[in-house]
Amino acid sequence: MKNQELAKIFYEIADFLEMEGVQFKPYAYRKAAITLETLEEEVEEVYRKGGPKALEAIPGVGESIAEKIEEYLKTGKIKYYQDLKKKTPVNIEELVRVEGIGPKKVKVLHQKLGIRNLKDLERAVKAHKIAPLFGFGVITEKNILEGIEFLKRSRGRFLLGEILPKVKEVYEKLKSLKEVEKIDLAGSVRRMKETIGDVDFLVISRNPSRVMDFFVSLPGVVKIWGKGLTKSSVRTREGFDMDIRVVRKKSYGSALQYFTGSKEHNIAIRKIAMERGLKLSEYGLFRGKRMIARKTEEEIYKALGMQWIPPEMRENQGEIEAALEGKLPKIIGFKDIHGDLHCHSKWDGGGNSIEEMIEAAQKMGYQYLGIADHTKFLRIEHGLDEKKLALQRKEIDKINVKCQMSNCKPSTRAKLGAGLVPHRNEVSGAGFKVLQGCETNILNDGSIDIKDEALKKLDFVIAGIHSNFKMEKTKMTERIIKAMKNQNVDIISHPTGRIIKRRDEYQIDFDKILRVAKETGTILEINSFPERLDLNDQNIRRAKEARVKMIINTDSHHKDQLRFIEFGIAQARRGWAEKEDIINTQSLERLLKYFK
Ligand code: DGT
Ligand code: CA
Ligand code: CA
Repeated sequence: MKNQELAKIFYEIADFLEMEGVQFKPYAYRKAAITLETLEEEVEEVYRKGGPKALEAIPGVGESIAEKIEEYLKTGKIKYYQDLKKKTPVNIEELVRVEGIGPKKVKVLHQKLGIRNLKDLERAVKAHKIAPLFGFGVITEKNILEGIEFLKRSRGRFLLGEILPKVKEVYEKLKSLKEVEKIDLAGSVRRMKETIGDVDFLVISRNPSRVMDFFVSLPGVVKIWGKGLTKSSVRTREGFDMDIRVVRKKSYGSALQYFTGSKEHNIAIRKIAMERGLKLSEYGLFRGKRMIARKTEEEIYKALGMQWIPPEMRENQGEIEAALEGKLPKIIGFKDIHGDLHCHSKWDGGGNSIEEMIEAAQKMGYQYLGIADHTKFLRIEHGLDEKKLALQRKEIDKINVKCQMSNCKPSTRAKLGAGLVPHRNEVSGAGFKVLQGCETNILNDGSIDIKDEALKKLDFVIAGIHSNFKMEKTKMTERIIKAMKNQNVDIISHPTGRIIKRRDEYQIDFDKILRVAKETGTILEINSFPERLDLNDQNIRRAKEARVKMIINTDSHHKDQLRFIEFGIAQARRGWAEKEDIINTQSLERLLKYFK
């Protein structure tokens, strides 16, 4: 997992440089970090095969960054990074995680108050030492305290998107063992929850001792909490824990049901069993001593008189009642998405050209891709103005002509979801269509930062809030409503603005937003980015009930991020969304009808 380690270092270097007021370089390091974080191939492999030149061929990696990667692979250190840390000895990664604190503020806090880490910061906030500092003030101080408390609440949990690649790697390794007869992910990973406490594997094996030996000696295991013949538990280098349980073949279904959870779901299910004079445990469903069901999950749910419930819905939020009545919705599947409409390109500083994004989209099996670069208000994101949008239109038109004539190359197929569903077959280039959109900014008064005449010329328009998150509730609601009423705005991106583990939703009257979305035919986005997943499950259910259409987008700033779609789909499943609720399950022809 050198990719992740390097990404983390490059993010920190970027922060250190920004702290020093260095121009451009922070941007370059951040870009390299994003690329490495999402790169499918291991950077060690890239280097082993092609040396420094191959490193430079990675998008966003220039000569100087390639040298640093090489240095790290050879020595395990980067001197440039060590020097930066020595110069300003602060835990910058920890501090900038606090919402409202950027590298520049870290510098002031360090210089004036000697703050080095989160603990120091918390102490200073509580002693009201922050507010008097130049550029801070009482409101900032209060925001910092809120930020710290928010961080504390989510401590110890990991973003699903952060750990799933590693988890899948372990899954494949275990699966390939000849001693492993069957393996499944259980727990919150199988339920695809947005954050994960620990990872749970369930295995059938006739040789548990061999499986456990293998498990505790996996590369990246830094600590063994316990090792037995039925259960072992380890800590990984990334900081999260993994449990493995070897269970008996004949009661695999009941074990899988039990260890998938959630705990709340299990408690409610067990109550139903009891009401029927039955007893349910991880060993099976019993009437007295007689075993009724245990081999598969399906058997168990059936014996309890209910439909099998998809893991993403097992939160005791009404799914049991629905399953008892045979009325579970048929939730959207991992293969139902036909395209992604929120992708950034090199035009606004994203990692890849439009062509590269298309190639990746075709590998995903998509029929269409929407380019939605940032617009001019976001200067740090190189937002496009009306002129640039017109230029981009020409390029996209040309690409579409080319697309009609070409075919794309075959590739390995990704497996999606904790159920590891293989992705749909890829499509050929012919018939593939690129749409031009943009992700505009909703300004303070609800107006859009691009003129209507320019918006009209686009295939679709996304609008989102990227500034002033702390507006008062009625004002914020009005701000979004005004944007939805714009005749050209089709989609609201990341509608509630939350960043998991970092900041709460902004204050909005969501029912009112839903009403206006319905009236105006505005589509709400389910943003698949692992730290956003916005809308959340509850809001997805509310949108569905209000019959507001949604779209699952990735917000990719790099071609490898198109794979994040699985998190968005999982979130939609957690919110009970059906295919009809999500517009990008539709063919291009039908999709276009949803736009204003
Ligand atoms: P996490 O790890 O915090 O993200 O969430 P889970 O759901 O993976 O929880 P975990 O790893 O503690 O346990 C895995 C599953 O085992 C859990 O979802 C349900 C089951 N389980 C664990 N403890 C209990 C319990 O005390 N009662 C019941 N009914 N089920 C439990
Ligand atoms: Ca767990
Ligand atoms: Ca566990």
